[in-house]
Amino acid sequence: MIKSSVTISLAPQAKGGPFVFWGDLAGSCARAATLGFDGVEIFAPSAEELDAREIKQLLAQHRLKLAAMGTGAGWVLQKLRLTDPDSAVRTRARHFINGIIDFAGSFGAPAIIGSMQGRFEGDVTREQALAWLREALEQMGPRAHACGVPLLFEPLNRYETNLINTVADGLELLRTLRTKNVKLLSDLFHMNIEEISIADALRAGGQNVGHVHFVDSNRRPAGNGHMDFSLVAQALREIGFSGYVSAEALPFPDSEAAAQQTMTSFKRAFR
Ligand code: LER
Ligand code: MN
Repeated sequence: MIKSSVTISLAPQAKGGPFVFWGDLAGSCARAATLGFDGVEIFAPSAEELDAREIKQLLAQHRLKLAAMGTGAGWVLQKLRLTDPDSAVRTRARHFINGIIDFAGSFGAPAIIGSMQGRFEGDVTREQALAWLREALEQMGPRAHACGVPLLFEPLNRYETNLINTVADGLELLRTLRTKNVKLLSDLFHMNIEEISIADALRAGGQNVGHVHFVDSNRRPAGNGHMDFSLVAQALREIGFSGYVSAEALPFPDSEAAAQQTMTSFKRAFR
């Protein structure tokens, strides 16, 4: 069965980002549980700044699962990326992501590599950037596997990266990896910009689709734009998807209304 999740940002410095709930982990978990979400996706400033005991207690209290954890704060807050020309920055980027892989993994949840893929520019060719990216994924895929979880890789739209923009790009990247533990994260907002057909792209992704960012065409909560969620739901059912569709959306018009609207749209599409 396809499961619901909602994002919580614990990084106030990421203000303006596409997260439904902001801060107040206890209050956000309570709201997510009351609205009927199966899980929460946490965007943390770093693994070191998280309190595992507190998170474990809140998830148990509210019968929520940790759906996934983002690593984008490594880019947003520290300007780390796996394809930076400076090898010291690439090493720190890996260290940052490894921390999240281990932390999320201890909750049975996968880490997400989105913004941390970086981009190629200046003297760095696309081939060189992809080689660095593959090298990192070959190390991190098995690390996630040791925790019993996949590693999620997210294609992003052209305004955020020039490396992996589509499901087809993502599948080509996965094909060239020895590790088979990397799955794709299909973010409907990015797909709306890059794919010819979102439903056909999800079908092409098939068993390689591991997680979905559930959001409308304008990055507002599902139901506030022109995305046809019935086509998305049909494609996900066809590929036998049983992971999370997780609301990574702007808190429009506010967090509470965004979470409610997401749940209404989730039930309409998937229940
Ligand atoms: C991360 O999940 C994402 O979608 C990127 O656009 C960073 O915000
Ligand atoms: Mn996303």
